[in-house]
Parts: sequence; C-alpha cells; structure tokens
Amino acid sequence: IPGSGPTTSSPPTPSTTLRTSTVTSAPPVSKTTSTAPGGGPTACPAIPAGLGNPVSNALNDPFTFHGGSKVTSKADWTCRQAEISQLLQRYELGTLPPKPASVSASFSGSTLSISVSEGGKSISFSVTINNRPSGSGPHPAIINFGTFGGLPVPAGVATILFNNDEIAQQQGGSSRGRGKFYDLYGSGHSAGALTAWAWGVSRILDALELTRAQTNIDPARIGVTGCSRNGKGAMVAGALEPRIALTLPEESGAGGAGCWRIAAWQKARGDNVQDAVQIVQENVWFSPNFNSHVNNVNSLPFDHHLLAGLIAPRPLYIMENVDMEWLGKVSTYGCMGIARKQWQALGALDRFGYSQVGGNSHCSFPSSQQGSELNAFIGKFLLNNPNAGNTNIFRSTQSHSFNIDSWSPWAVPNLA
Ligand code: MCU
Repeated sequence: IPGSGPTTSSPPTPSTTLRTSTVTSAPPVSKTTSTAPGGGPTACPAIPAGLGNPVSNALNDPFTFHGGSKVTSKADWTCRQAEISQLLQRYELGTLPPKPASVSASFSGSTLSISVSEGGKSISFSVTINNRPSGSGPHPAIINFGTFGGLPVPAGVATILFNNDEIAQQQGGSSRGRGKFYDLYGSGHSAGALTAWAWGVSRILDALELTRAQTNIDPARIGVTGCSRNGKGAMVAGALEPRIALTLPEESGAGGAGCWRIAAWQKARGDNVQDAVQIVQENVWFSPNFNSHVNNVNSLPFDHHLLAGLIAPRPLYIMENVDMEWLGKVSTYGCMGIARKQWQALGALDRFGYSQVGGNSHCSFPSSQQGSELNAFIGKFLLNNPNAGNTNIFRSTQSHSFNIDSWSPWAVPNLA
C-alpha cells in the first residue's frame, strides 16, 4: 500500500471506480487494419474513444483489447500493437505523422543528407555515417542519438550519428515546439520531442533505403541507441518504427523503460524516483496532452511495458544502472520484468534482454554488459551470427522484492 512503507511490492488494491463515457471531446471511434503475418490485411477491432474501463492500478493487460476482447493469435497481436500505439500517441506521446509526401537523400563523404517536404514546407538535416566496414556488404549500422554515452560498437557495424536535438529541442519548457519537426508541422503540433525524434529516425531509414547503393548500409539491419533522455528516444523510436531491427536503450529510466504506475507507487512510499508529475515539468519529451493525466496515471490505458511491447517480437536489449534510484531502479526492473511477458507469449524470449548493473557513472557503459550481452545482441541480430551468445537475459546485480506477478494479474497466452 503506498505510503505504508513495507518493502512488499504488491500493487495497491485496484480501484473499482468505473470510468463513464463523459468525455465530450474524445476522438471518434476508429477502425484500423494491420497486415496479417500471412499477407493480406486483417480487420482490427475498433478502438473505443476514452480512457477505458475500469481504472487499473496494476499494469494493463497486453492481451486484452481496449474494447475488452482477447488477443488470441499473432494477427490479433499486430492489431493490439496498432491500438496501443494509437493510445500512447493520444494520451502521452502526441501524434506521429505518416510518411511525408516527399523524402529525398544524397550521400557524400560520410554525410547522408535528407530533405523532407510536406504541405508546401520543407526541411533538411543530415547524419554522419562513421566506421563503414570495408568488404562487400551491405553492412549493418547503429543510429546513435546525440552525445550522451555511446556503446562500444563491434567491428562490422557502422555508426550513424543523429543530432536529435536539431529535430526537436529538449532544453526545458521553452523548447516546446522548437526544432525542424515543428518547422515542418507547426509549433503547435501535438508530438512531444520523443515522437518527433522517432519521426526523424524514420526519415533516416527512408534515406538509407534511397541511397543503399552509395552507402552500402543495409536498411533492414539498423539498430538504435541513446543514453538517458536519448535512451528514452531510442526506446520510443524502436517502438514507433517497425523497420528498426534492434533497440538498445541505455539508462533510459523514467519515460523510457520505467513504468509510470510503479514510479507513482514508489514516490508515495517516499522513494526519490522520477515520476510523471515531475517529468512533464522538467522537459518537453511528451505531448502537452499528457499533462492532464500525470496526476492519475492509474487511469491510463497503457504503461511503458506496453510501449516496450510495440517492439515485440523484434529484439530489445535494455541497459539500466542499479545505482540510479531517480531513473527508476525499481520501476524499470518491474516494468521490463512485466514487458518481457509479451516476448514470452510470442515464443521470443531469446529476443529480450534487461540488464541492471552498477558501479559505473551515468551513461558510461560498463564492461560487464559488453562481452556476453551487448555483443550477443549485436552479433545475433545485426551481424547475422546465430552463435553470438545468449540473448535471453533478465538480471539485476541487486535483489528486488518487487513482485512482478502481482503487478501483472493477467494470463499470458501462447501466441507463438
Ligand atoms: C534519464 O534521463 C534524464 C532524466 O529523466 C532527467 O530527470 C535528468 O535530468 O536527466 C537525465 C539525462 O538525460 O541525463 C543526461
């Protein structure tokens, strides 16, 4: 129970409050389609307007649609992912625009230049491709957000430096609506910086597809990483862009691998953890639409275990720091421990890694995660080496009393 201090980690007793459909400005009910694994489009259940019902204090069931029907097949899972993406965009991240009308690209030296036009406006930006391997190729690459941290990337993999702050600024509240994304879509666009950066990553992929013959980089083997605030960005990019082959968020913490509900529960018992209330005052990572929900995160139809689930069954390796209570030592452990059940349902536990170690300062990558973890993920999923090592990882150097199962009181179906 929040505030009562015991180390037990059961979620607070779920509230029985029912949410009635009094939302007057709710978006219309929308019906989406997804592509079934076998080919043709599948009709997905309509996504009801509103937050849904009932309010849940435990983490939301990934395997029940917003309207109440169950996820029982891989095709259902694809529909559920489309639904979760819409809900996250509606209440937290802001709208991810579709592919713009025109994207063009050119490659010269190590510079990939990208121009985008939409609705009579244009922007351009460039990324730098370093360490392009010699040899026939095409070669894989990892997109690195900004300048915090940086992973030791093994030979055979290029790095693509992405100046995400140029697409959407992140220098506190005054950054709202600033950056090239907003030059194109307007400063009042609903997208927060994380969504704007994910849009930028998608344009890099468009550009890599256009310049494949010049770069010798394989657009189907692109990883994405970043640390801290940029780790949040890497996580959201992997979630919103299905062409990302490997997602590698480093110390992303709250707003990345952490869950809002777990942070709120920790905060109530006195832990010094970043929560939704604080984060929206610190920076512009989320949509302004999120502001009206931060005091009642239990009412949201998602949490960040479902953000991670947008990646499943694509591979995800999360690096966290056990010394960083503020970033969500407990809330990332619990959130990702529950997220992992989505890979379990899909028979893909060998594509999920959560590793929490300590002794390193924030964003300085610890060698203990390199040899048998990071290199295994990069080796298997970017370098196509099936023998690169074990990629079914869930570990912390500290024991946690957090009860993963009582925070996820729903059944895990077999969707494999
Ligand atoms: C982990 O990311 C953030 C964190 O959310 C902020 O509260 C803190 O101020 O900065 C971290 C960061 O990005 O550090 C580089």
